[in-house]
Amino acid sequence: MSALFQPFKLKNASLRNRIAVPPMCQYMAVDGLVNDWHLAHYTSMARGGAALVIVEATGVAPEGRITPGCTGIWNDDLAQAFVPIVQAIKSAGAVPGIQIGHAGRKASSNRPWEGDDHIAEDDARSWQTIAPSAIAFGANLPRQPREMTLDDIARVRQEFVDAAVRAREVGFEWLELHFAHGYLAQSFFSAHSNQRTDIYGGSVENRSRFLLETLKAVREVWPEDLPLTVRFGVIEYDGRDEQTLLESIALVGQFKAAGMDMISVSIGFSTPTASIPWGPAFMGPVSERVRREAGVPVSSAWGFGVPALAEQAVKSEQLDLVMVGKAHLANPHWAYFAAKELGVARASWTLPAPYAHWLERY
Ligand code: FNR
Ligand code: 536
Repeated sequence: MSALFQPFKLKNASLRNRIAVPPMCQYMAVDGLVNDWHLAHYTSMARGGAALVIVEATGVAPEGRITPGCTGIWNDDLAQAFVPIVQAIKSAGAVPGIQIGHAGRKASSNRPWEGDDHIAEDDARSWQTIAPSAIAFGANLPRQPREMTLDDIARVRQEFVDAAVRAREVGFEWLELHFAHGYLAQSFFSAHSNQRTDIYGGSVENRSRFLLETLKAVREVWPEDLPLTVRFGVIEYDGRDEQTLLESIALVGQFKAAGMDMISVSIGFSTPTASIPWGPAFMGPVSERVRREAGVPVSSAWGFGVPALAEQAVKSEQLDLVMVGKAHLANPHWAYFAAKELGVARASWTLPAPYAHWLERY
């Protein structure tokens, strides 16, 4: 009996198995607006059998986009354009989710295949970035952000709230807050990027404040019966890992108390000098610790795209949900082939009926 193909229920979201497509930026939007590419892409992700498809990091404000090609949800017209995508994901039997975020000091960047660096400041397509402190990330992202005022902090928190309301209005049934990967929220938490001397910086309590306040404000508008999750970098691999992990796990516990339903365990990416131990399923043990010590349902990604590894992560109770990213780009029917490889009875029923009906016939 496969653990990966057991159903999973979180609030009113019923997942057909433990496989999720994590948010993956497509960099194909124009002025934040999704188009035919996004519809084709997300439809194919959903029809392959994964239980949950989370739409890419979507900006809560124009200056919160990573690149000019990133999707946005800062007004109603942008939100409405997601309706066909939501409907397509649902029609294929998956739960439609979206990740909302603000890129902070990593915003105003070129698309990965066009440099993956900051857009030159004298280029009209660039914009002023904001962050807790006026400290650049460095390496490929040298642009110095403007230190946020208290008004900026209140405004961005409200932008997350407004984005959450719009996401619900257009039918998303799962909301993820992007608090990871060195973007704005993560950069409040990390001392690498937060050197503030007011109530938003200094102690771990203060560095956690923006994240907790934003989560609480969003929880008030996001329906109680639908999942609200947080993607958070619990570790930096910068040599201070045990302390960061302990602080992170304590914060995850506070997220839970504030109404978060599941944590997506990831990496901080707050400093270019980290040494990340890339490898198959390498976040499994870290995720297991978060799951056990914070007592929350956990998902994670990074190298789980081999069916046996995904199966093992659920079976050994490291993860409740397995995020399979790049392997889905290569093969949108990853879940179907995983079911076959794991010997799941009637594996074809991972797929929608118009495909499934034929695959075990002549
Ligand atoms: C990503 N990732 C990512 N993560 C996130 O939280 N929000 C996002 O929008 C994106 N965008 C993105 C784009 C692309 C093209 C890739 C490849 C990755 C990270 C992604 O969700 C996932 O964590 C990693 O890809 C690792 O999982 P895999 O690919 O090893 O299964
Ligand atoms: C994963 N990425 C995460 C993104 C977009 C770009 C790629 C996101 O969260 N929006 C990644 C980050 C850093 C290093 C390797 C991979």
